[in-house]
Amino acid sequence: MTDDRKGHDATRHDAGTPEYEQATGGWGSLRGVGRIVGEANPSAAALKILARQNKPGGMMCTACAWAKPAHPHTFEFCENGAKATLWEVDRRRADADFFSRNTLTDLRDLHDHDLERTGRLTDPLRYDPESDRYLPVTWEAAFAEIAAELCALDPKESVFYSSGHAGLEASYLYALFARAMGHQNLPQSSNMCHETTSVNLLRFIGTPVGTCTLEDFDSCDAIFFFGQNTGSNSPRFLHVLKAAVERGCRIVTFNPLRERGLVEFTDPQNPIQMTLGQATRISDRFYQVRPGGDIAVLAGMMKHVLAAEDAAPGTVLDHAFIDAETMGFAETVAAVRAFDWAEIEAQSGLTRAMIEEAAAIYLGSERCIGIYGMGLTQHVNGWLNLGMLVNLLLMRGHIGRPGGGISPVRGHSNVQGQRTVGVGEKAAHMPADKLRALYGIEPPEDDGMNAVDTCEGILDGRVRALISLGGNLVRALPDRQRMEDAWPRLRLTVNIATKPNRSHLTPGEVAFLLPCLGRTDRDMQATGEQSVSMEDSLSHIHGSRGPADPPGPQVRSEVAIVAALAKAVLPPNPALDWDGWTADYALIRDLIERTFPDDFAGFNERLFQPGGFYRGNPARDRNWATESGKAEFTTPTTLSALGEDPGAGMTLVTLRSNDQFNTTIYGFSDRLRGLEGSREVILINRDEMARLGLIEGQIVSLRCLIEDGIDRRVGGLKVTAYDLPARCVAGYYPELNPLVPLGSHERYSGTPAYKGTPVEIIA
Ligand SMILES: Nc1nc2c(c(=O)[nH]1)N[C@H]1C(S)=C(S)[C@@H](COP(=O)(O)OP(=O)(O)OC[C@H]3O[C@@H](n4cnc5c(=O)[nH]c(N)nc54)[C@H](O)[C@@H]3O)O[C@H]1N2
Ligand SMILES: Nc1nc2c(c(=O)[nH]1)N[C@H]1C(S)=C(S)[C@@H](COP(=O)(O)OP(=O)(O)OC[C@H]3O[C@@H](n4cnc5c(=O)[nH]c(N)nc54)[C@H](O)[C@@H]3O)O[C@H]1N2
Ligand SMILES: [Mo]
Repeated sequence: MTDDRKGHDATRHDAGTPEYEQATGGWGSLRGVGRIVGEANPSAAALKILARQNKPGGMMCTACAWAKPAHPHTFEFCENGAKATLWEVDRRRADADFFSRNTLTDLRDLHDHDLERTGRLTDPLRYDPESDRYLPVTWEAAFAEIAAELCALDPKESVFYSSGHAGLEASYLYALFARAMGHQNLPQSSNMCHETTSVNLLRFIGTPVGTCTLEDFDSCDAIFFFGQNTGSNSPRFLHVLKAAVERGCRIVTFNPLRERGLVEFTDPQNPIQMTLGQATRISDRFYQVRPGGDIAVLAGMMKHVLAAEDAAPGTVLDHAFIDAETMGFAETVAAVRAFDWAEIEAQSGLTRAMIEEAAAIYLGSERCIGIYGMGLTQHVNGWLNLGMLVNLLLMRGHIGRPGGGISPVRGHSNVQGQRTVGVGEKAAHMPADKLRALYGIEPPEDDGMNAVDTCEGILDGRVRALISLGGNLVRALPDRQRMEDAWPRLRLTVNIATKPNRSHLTPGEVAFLLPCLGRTDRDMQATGEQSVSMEDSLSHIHGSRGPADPPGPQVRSEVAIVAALAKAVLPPNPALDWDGWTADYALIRDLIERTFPDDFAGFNERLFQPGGFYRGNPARDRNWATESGKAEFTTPTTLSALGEDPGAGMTLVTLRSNDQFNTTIYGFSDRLRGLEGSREVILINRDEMARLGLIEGQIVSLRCLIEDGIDRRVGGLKVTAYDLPARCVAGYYPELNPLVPLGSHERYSGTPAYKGTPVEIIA
């Protein structure tokens, strides 16, 4: 039996399994951009947009939420940001003519990649069940009919989803519209993503978002990196990490996969690195933790810190900080001491020596940052993943210290900002007193539905109408088969979108597909050209202007669509000036400022401040807006983040490739993992293949082991040897979503446990 524990040396790799041989970045990323330019067929003008991307006064990338620096690079975009832009400025059109030629039954045969590649939506469309086609409709008729449908329902039967694409202006109006109508069913993509953060960081340190800013990365000594794939999902962050490493900061990474970007990076903007083929090693230590094993890792690290304190009392922990600023330390310490190393090793899949080595780096560092992504949030015990990371940082006072803090890496470009301006199912997301004072609206008191509640409501008939401002819910949600079957039972579906996707092919009884401008498009309204705004992962707000010609004369902005719908639905109210707001978005920004004065003071004046303007963070200043008024230690109750031990089965992790943005599949090259050609694969290590009697290339099925009367399986998956820990398999999202049960989600926030489904492999 070989030792299946993987770690220490970032350059070690299982021979005989695919690997990308070059560093992330470099020529490979330039070729990646080149390929998508070829595929997307953009105009020359479109290419000019890239040069203004993520620069002050320019267009803020539609892909990830990574920070936009005040002093950008010549090209402040990455391979995947370029793909997102070029995908949006596509010259192809999915216009009324296209839809008249294709029934939805025909379109369902298209692969998701080919469906979106049909091009930009250009005409408002209404589904005609008779001919099974979307047919053109006027905007006015669409708004009138949607309003009649919504008004015929109890407001609480309607759900307004949004997916983190729309700017702050449209998002604020959407959140206001829902509450004025009488519901706060405002699920958002973060319900499938960083809701674990929004809910649990708030409980632990009194802020729903990260505490770091870019400056912290200039002075940190160590970064502990958990479950975030920077090379694919936020590549511009690699520049920041590279600079930190070059100044001597040490990066310690925990991830079941040796994600290439966290191993080595060649800066495509550095002529010397490019010419000489040099690369910067990113992770000093890389540990291939088992999925769900991070609580055990962090418990082990904390044990080592406590042992060091025992050996030299008063010198290791930050006692002054713990005494003055925190709660619950003694109970947490007692629980951590009670865990034994054998169990920590078993759960983490790492040796005690590896965990102590990581803890020694922590002990040797004055300023530490904890970074994380979906590897921590998308687990049943995601709360404890975060709690333990916060615990580790609090032990030596790393939160609220320059160069230290906790930094979740957010997903969609404006997912964090939408929540800041009231998009969210909780009453607390929008201040009721402000709604009363500004608009005379009495908002509902009870919380609305998040994404999982919405699914349950669609299944049991409580939800009758679903409006989607962007996104592709039927593909993104768990339990896809059940959800796709339930979707057509909805009375009303309205999709406001840039490009066609699967969710548009499961219409409700009455269904509309409405084309909107994307962020790359120029937005002309009655008072002239408009800007929109967004908030990045580090809580900085940026204005954005799209320079591209809109894809067609009928296409309207998200602000215009939301405002027109609201106007059609709500009774007249002189305080709700939907037309005036559509004409001039600065008026909306004034209202955002009046609703959230602490975050948005001077919003319009600061809109184009280079680097964005910071909206502040109380925990950063050691103001703990928690129940106790202190930072809370979290007492661990288990060492596993998994809801269910897979027993004799395997834990399934669902991944994004380097060639997709969520459900948008740009292509079939997962270059940074050395995987090409197919997404219908399961990744598994060679020893496990031998143990299970599987051979490379064999076609198998996966079956979910959660027994609740529903059979969940996906077949046609090619066995692919890959460098992974034992007892886990990995595959792609969204293909494997039918395997993830709706009921399997993070305990406090409802974030689906997409990284921890117990499965068996059926040969
Ligand atoms: N190009 C591109 N960029 C994107 C996206 C995209 O699809 N494509 N999506 C955007 C969105 S909405 C989001 S939320 C972010 C997502 O970005 P990430 O947070 O990076 O999410 P994932 O790609 O799902 O990958 C999570 C990582 O966690 C690891 N992992 C899985 N399970 C565990 C575990 O139990 N423990 C640990 N320590 N690690 C684990 C996986 O190997 C993987 O490297 O990216 C955003 N940016
Ligand atoms: N198994 C598994 N499932 C997952 C995940 C996982 O890791 N594993 N990750 C989850 C996560 S983190 C997330 S965030 C969700 C993502 O879920 P969603 O946010 O719902 O999905 P997207 O794929 O981002 O939505 C893409 C669609 O948005 C539309 N769109 C693009 N740009 C715009 C725009 O500017 N305006 C408007 N109105 N529409 C636009 C286009 O029509 C496009 O087809 O998926 C979740 N699902
Ligand atoms: Mo996300």
